[in-house]
Amino acid sequence: MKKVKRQNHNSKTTILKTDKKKQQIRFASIKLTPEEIIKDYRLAFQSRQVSLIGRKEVMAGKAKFGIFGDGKEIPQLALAKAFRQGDFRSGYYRDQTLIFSLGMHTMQEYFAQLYAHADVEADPASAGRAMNAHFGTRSLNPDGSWKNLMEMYNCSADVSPTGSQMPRLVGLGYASRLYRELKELQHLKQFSNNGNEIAFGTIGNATCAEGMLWESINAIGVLKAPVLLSIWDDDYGISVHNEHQMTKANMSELLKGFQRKKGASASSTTGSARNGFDLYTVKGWDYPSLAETYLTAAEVVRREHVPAIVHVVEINQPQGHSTSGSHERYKSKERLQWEEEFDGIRKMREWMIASGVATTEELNRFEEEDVKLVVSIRDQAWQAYQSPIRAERLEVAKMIDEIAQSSASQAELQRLKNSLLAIPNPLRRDIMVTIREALMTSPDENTSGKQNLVAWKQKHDAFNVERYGSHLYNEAADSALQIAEIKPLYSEKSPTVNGFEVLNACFDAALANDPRVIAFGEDVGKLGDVNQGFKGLQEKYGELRVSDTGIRECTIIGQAIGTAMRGLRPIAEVQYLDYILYALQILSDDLATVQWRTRGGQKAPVIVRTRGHRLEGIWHAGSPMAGLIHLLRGMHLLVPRNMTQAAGFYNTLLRAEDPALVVEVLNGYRLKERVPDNIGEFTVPLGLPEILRAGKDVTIVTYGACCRIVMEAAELMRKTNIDAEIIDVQSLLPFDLHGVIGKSLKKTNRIIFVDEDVPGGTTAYMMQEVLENQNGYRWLDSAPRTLPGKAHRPVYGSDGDYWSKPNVETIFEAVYEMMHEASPGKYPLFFK
Ligand SMILES: Cc1ncc(C[n+]2csc(CCOP(=O)(O)OP(=O)(O)O)c2C)c(N)n1
Ligand SMILES: [Mg+2]
Repeated sequence: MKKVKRQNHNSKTTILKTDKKKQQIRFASIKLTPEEIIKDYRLAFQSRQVSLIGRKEVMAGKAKFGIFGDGKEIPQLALAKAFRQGDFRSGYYRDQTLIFSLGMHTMQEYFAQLYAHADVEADPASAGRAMNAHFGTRSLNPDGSWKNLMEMYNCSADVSPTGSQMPRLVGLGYASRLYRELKELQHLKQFSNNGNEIAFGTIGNATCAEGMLWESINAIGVLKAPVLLSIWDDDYGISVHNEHQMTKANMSELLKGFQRKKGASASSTTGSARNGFDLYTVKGWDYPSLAETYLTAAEVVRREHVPAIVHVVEINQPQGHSTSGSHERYKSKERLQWEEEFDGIRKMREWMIASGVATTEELNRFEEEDVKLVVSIRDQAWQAYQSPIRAERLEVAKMIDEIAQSSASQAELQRLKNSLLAIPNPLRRDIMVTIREALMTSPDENTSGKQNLVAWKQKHDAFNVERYGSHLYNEAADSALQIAEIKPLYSEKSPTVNGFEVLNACFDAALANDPRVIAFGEDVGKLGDVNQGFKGLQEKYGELRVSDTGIRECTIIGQAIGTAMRGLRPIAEVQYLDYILYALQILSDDLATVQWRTRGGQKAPVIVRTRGHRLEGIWHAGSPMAGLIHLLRGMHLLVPRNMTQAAGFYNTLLRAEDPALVVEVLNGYRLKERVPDNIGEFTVPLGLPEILRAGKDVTIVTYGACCRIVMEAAELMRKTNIDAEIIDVQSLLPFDLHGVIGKSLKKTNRIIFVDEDVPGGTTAYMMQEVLENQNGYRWLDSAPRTLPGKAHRPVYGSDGDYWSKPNVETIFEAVYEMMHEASPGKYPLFFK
């Protein structure tokens, strides 16, 4: 294992002069007053107390889990100095000192989240939904409208999977470039001042082993996005040393290839000189060098839009990784001793005394005060968290008491009440469990007291369902579900064109109507996408409105999330549905949860566009819809059968502020469709299936490319006297909000679900929606059926396809069999 480099002096960029008269400590290029330094020190010290006390809260059973920012305090004080209103942070759980320093959250809010205080006033980041140290400021007003982000220090909402802050960082930074370079965005003053905003990223050293870090750095460099990324390098990722994380065990070494050439500015026009990062390596305990590094680095990033990486080394983790374990198990004695000696707070203290900023006595006094301060903040947070729960407990105890007076189970009820009252740190679930047990005693006694308790239970159950479940989807007036339907209008003049040209006209109108709309993806720019939906639009709207990206699905989505969080309306393309798997983690963990994990505090109205279904080949014809419908709850998932329906969905989504994935039908781009006269205006409502063919014998439910095949199969059915009703679901999330399919089943009494997904996948989902949620089981005269694709991937070549996915004949046979089972005489079996 690499020896820890020992060094006892601050670097040479420290104090040049202490000018008592001017009351300024001057470094190589920056000036700080003693007051500011003392304020910083006290904040670092308080933050450390938050970590120490927070850990004890977990150990005492008052919170479930704790992860803290101890050891990372000093660099964050320095970073905070460079952070301006309008800037954004995308970081991880170690950043509490930065957060406190900028007032993004208070220490009381930090403790509230530790306790899982489920109230947005107490924990504005997640309203008790996220683990502790998951930060996020509220970009939205309570009505869902944007705040003025230029009056705030902004923090995009954290997620736990390591590295997931990186893709979003790409977009948060890139937005500044768009705001600076696109004149048509200049009026959006609440999001940007000429693109002067920096996106600050933070990441742990070990997380630098994740692919997302490298994909994101590369994208940031290519996009010349004003990002300043800090790597907090404490040599470990939990127990695993850098030697096992990265080649050469040193990020500064590895990053050298990303460094821009000396003297090259972002505006240089030649080749590789245009690209690159400024790189800095600085010690995490060296306050003056850190302050200078951050102020210098940020200045360049802001002015020149050249990204920078600050690799902060020699930092410690005094309490170990989290409350789940202790670091004495895997760190050597020598290392532990170094961590004590080089603790940032200790070193800053020594430096302040040595440079005359403060005396030992002064610092002792401050520290004494600050320990008390943090203890009292903790107590206030605990009180605020517990008091409503204790009040509810008391209410319920009284109700149980009252029931007990006239109950045969008096003793049992008293016992239940007393055990509830004896719980030292009661939870709402304790109260509910007690209520349920109390209601089970003497079930035949139906007193008014019991009725009151049932009413209380129902009311509070509803509160809690809302408390934990609200905002999975946009609940504001700009929800996609609120967008009124505008039918497509056709006239004699409406041209018949290739499907892709319908989309092309739709996107043209979208880009013309709203300067916030930007589109990007692989081959989207110059080529206008591989199927020409954006053909000619880069020429018309410029390289920043319609742009090419590298082959990097995950950060294409990150680029979209970040730009959407800063008020833009990205249409992000993933070239084929099969490759959405590369972006699925970030779609699922980040995009789909943005509104829910912040309880409506943030949004990212991203439109993801892709194409799929019905082609040949293991990785070019998949329709992994089941994976998507289950992992993307929180997004809309739309599967238009043709390009007109797709255009209508895009128009709906562009009028709303919700994230959505639209899967276009890959083999539909060359099929002929008519362009509606109101191509830029008409909308297709979400959650409304369309009946493509009315019939009375059987309901066939399908979507996407299967619609055409089922319609063809219906012709065969007609020839054998089967009158099928065919329904295009169109919108898998949300699913049939008005029970159209249930009503059809009520009429036909038979139902079959057809798609190209795996068995038990989306067909099973649709069946559950109709039979259970719409109570469709009541109307069944035949066993309900599903006809999905095979469990294996679809084979390349037409024969392989024929035995991989439902086709006209297998659909016909499945339906015919259902009819045969019901009326064997009328429908004799002729193919088996
Ligand atoms: C994708 C993913 N893998 C694993 C984990 C579990 N985990 C949480 S933190 C962590 C170590 C991170 O180390 P580092 O990036 O150095 O940050 P540090 O905690 O040391 O500041 C691991 C493995 C996770 N949260 N997400
Ligand atoms: Mg680490």
